Amino acid sequence: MICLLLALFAHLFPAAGSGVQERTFLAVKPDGVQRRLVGEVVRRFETKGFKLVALKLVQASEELLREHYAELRERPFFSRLIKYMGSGPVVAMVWQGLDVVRVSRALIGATDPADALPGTIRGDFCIEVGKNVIHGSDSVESARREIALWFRPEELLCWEDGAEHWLYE
Ligand code: IDP
Ligand code: MG
Repeated sequence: MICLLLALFAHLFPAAGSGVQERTFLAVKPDGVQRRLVGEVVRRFETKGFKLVALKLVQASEELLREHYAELRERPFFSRLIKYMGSGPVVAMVWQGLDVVRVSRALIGATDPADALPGTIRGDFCIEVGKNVIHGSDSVESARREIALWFRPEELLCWEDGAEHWLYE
């Protein structure tokens, strides 16, 4: 019930999706799943303190991937990207927390792993841009779009975070 009210409030007042309620969409890509990096990726976001709101293993359809990467459809690597993302299951996730969109991008590292700093996921676990292990939304707006594309509303769980008191001032 409280979740429903919060969802309604966030819908009526979009700014309510910011702050501690901010959410992002992350996906461990097929190379990350094949290379057994799911646990490592989840560990990094979990130990940072972000709250897991949804998680599932998905074999994405070409239609879903074309929609997900619609902004890149004119790029020369688009068809290779769609093939790569559909080459095996991905682990789709929603994480929540203060500034989670921007901070997740920092934890993930630069798009090209060659430019990604050591300590970031792409800096530590991959070499080439076409096999860069993980996706993360690039803005609060894209996060909203991507979460709605990959998850049904009832798959996003609302649960009391016992650690919140120790993570936030
Ligand atoms: P991002 O994943 O860091 O947000 P985007 O520019 O949104 O980067 O590109 C989406 C994905 O497309 C990248 O993560 C990567 O898998 C792929 N990609 C981007 N640029 C190239 C490229 O130059 N060659 C091959 N694949 C690319
Ligand atoms: Mg992107």
